Amino acid sequence: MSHSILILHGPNLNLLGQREPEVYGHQTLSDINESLEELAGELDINVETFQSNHEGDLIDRIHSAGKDGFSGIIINPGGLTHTSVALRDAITSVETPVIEAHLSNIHARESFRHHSYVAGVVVGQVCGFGAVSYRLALRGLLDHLS
Ligand code: CA2
Repeated sequence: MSHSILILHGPNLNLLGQREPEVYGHQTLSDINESLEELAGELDINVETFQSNHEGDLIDRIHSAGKDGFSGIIINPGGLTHTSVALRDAITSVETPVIEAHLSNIHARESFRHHSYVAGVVVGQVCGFGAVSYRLALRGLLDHLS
């Protein structure tokens, strides 16, 4: 069966490639999305990407993912990773499996980034591989679904 996967990017990730390249790399969000669409073609699946700077918009997409036909979600919640009980509750409220992805290794950075509110309710977390984190997350999600 061919899967449709929803890829959610949280606050400020629209700025990728424009600032802090030493932390987040030189790739823009469009570059990352294009690479994921290319990988999806190779894997014979479909991906849809969505970025928002608004917590509620991300929560709405998580709630409707099942009825929108997605079999899984990859999310980089950005800074909401470290603050949002609401995002965690949204993930808990759906049956759609979710994988957490981060560009940077959040465990090797400032201590406030070491805790993720969503880590305990996702299938798994991938971090520290730059844009490759998303590609690994996609392969891991497909393996989980198979
Ligand atoms: O490493 C990641 O992917 C993060 O989720 C990125 C978040 C950060 O708050 C998390 O701790 C780890 C930041 C989102 C992007 O922020 C930018 C800020 C300036 C320029 C480009 C991106």
